[in-house]
Amino acid sequence: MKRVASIQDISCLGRCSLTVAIPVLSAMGVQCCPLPTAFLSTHTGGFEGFTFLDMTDEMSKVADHWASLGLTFQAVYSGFLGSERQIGVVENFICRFRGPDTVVVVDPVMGDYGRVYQTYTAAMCSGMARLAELADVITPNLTEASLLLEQSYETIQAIDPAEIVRRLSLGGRRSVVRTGYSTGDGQTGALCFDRADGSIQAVQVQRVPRDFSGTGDLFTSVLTGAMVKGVPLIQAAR
Ligand code: PXL
Repeated sequence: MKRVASIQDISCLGRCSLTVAIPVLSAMGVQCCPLPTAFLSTHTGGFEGFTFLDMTDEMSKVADHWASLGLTFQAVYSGFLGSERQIGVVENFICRFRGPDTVVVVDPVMGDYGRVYQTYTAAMCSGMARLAELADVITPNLTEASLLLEQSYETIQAIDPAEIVRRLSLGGRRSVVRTGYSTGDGQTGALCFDRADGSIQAVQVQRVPRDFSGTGDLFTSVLTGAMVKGVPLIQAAR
């Protein structure tokens, strides 16, 4: 069975991260090996007084044990990270477990609607940009694209969307799936730069006019599961 190391938080309420990745990857017939980064009572947007347990110290121990078992992964998929030090642990994990065919997916979870999530410091955001340099595929929303490109949210909104994904590809080294992209007319979806052929394509569906927390986690989990099964990027995004 194909195996994905899924490095992100567990949040009990708010349909976040591992609570999404585990069932989705399992339903796709892929084994999800969770490496929790933090344990929270809820997601951090829209809830007050959430609990937050940082799992950084546990992560290296888990990675050591997995290495001792000789485990290999067809994908490493990271999402919400809990601390600055943890970003180094994830970088190490990727370098240690990446094989020639491993797909490294970094969802650079940092914020939404032009605002950074409460638990993310400036140092964590620059660490996330460094981590994303190791990725084969990144899945930023527009807020995260602005942080990765070090442009203000106002500036990024004025840049041609195709130019944004091209810049985010670091000269075609990584594929980019920019989420929350709309061509208008009540549509939503993604704008994809596929490093396999340098093409840029939009994937669009009718937008349900409401916000649902966890949709980004759901999208990237399905994308990762499909890519592990050999589906090309655009088709996986679709
Ligand atoms: O959906 C991204 C995400 C994941 N995990 C936690 C979050 C968020 C976004 O708010 O708070 C804990």
